[in-house]
Amino acid sequence: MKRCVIFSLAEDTDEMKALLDTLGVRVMREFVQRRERPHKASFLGPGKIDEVFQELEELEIDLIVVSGVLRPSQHHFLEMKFQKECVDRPGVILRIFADHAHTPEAIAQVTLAKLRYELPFLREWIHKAKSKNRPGFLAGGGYATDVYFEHAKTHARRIEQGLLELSRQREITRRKRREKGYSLVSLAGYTNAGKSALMNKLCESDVLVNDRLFSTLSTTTRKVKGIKGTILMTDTVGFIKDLPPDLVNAFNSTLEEIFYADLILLVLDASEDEEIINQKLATSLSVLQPRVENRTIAVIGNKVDLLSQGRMESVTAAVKKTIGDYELFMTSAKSEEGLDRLRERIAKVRNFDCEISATIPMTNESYSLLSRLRSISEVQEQVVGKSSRIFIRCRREDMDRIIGWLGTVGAMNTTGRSIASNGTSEQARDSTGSEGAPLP
Ligand SMILES: Nc1nc2c(ncn2[C@@H]2O[C@H](COP(=O)(O)OP(=O)(O)OP(=O)(O)O)[C@@H](O)[C@H]2O)c(=O)[nH]1
Ligand SMILES: [Mg+2]
Repeated sequence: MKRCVIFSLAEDTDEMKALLDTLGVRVMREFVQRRERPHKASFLGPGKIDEVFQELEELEIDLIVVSGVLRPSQHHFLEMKFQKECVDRPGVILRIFADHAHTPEAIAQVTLAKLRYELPFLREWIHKAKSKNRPGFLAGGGYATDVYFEHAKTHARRIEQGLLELSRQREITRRKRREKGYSLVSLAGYTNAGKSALMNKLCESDVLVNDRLFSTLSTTTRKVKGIKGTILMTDTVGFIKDLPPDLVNAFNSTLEEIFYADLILLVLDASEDEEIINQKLATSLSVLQPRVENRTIAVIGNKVDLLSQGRMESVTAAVKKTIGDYELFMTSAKSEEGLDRLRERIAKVRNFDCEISATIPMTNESYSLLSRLRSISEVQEQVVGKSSRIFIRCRREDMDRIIGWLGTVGAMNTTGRSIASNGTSEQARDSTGSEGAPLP
């Protein structure tokens, strides 16, 4: 196990420690210097650097972790001064992503983010022309660094093109799903909030749930169970504060799966301190809001099994204050509390605002049509002698094609109508001239 020390400008290093725990790095000491801003040349101030230097002589460590974002010149200074590999917060996050990336797409995305992240540091080393002194990776002289720099740029461009193609393919898949009448719901939110655990409960799926950060990097889409019609749910990568912009951009094709859903479930861990909840909520909203346009966001306060009644009330009140008009659902993926209410909300994305009734003969063709209809609409059936009377609730855009399909299996007395959200009929459309019964 690698050992490190942390340099920080704030007392609260909990999240950095959780990141390092996920990465499998042991923290030997923390050096905190409260400052408004990092020192321009050395991150910590020169006095503190000298003090740390003395102390590090006694301590065996493999790397220095900076709980912040380093400029290339600061990075260069710290590595030269301490002769140790030095990693900042984006660097730590990138290493976790690299460890957890298993699908070809995730590997390509992480590689691209890593290349983009490293380029400014490489430029600095070339500029200083002292790379032969560099400890850790990429040591080996100015010439090698130069060659690596050029190679990295070409490599990054090639990956970018591959990812663009993947993004296009994802768009096609999304379009096909919509054409089939499927609705899409995505899970978004801070890492470790319980997105995958919720997905497993709602979809009876088996995706990885783990107490470490960024367990999920690639995207999984499954059908939501217990709801009529096909609603697909997508679980994907979580957010974190100060996510390196290179990483956000590299993961664009994955993040698009969140942004383009009909309903976005923004999950938070309701068992944390209210201040932390609000910070994480703000981070998640800052990623989502600029990209989601007019899509609906509902906030999910998860892990309520860990809350007392009193805490539940105060957390609910605090979250409501932050989220304004967004709906809030308090749930537990563990005890399943609140999941029925959440399912009811998810079911509403289907937006079934039309109803069709028809009488169909009980033939094999009718049965295969019925099973197709059940994937895009809500179907109820009453057997009347040798025929079936069916009542269908569907989306307005599917009404004509459903009536067409019913015609091909010999349906009689087919009636279609739009209904307002309160269930009253807005306009009737009778394809056979006879009045259809309202849905039971
Ligand atoms: N007590 C309790 N623990 C939960 C609940 N939901 C999830 N957890 C735990 O929280 C941890 C994180 O859960 P995940 O579902 O992996 O979280 P995630 O949001 O998918 O996290 P990443 O994929 O890493 O972004 C796991 O240890 C889960 O067992 C819950 O409702 N109650
Ligand atoms: Mg997950």
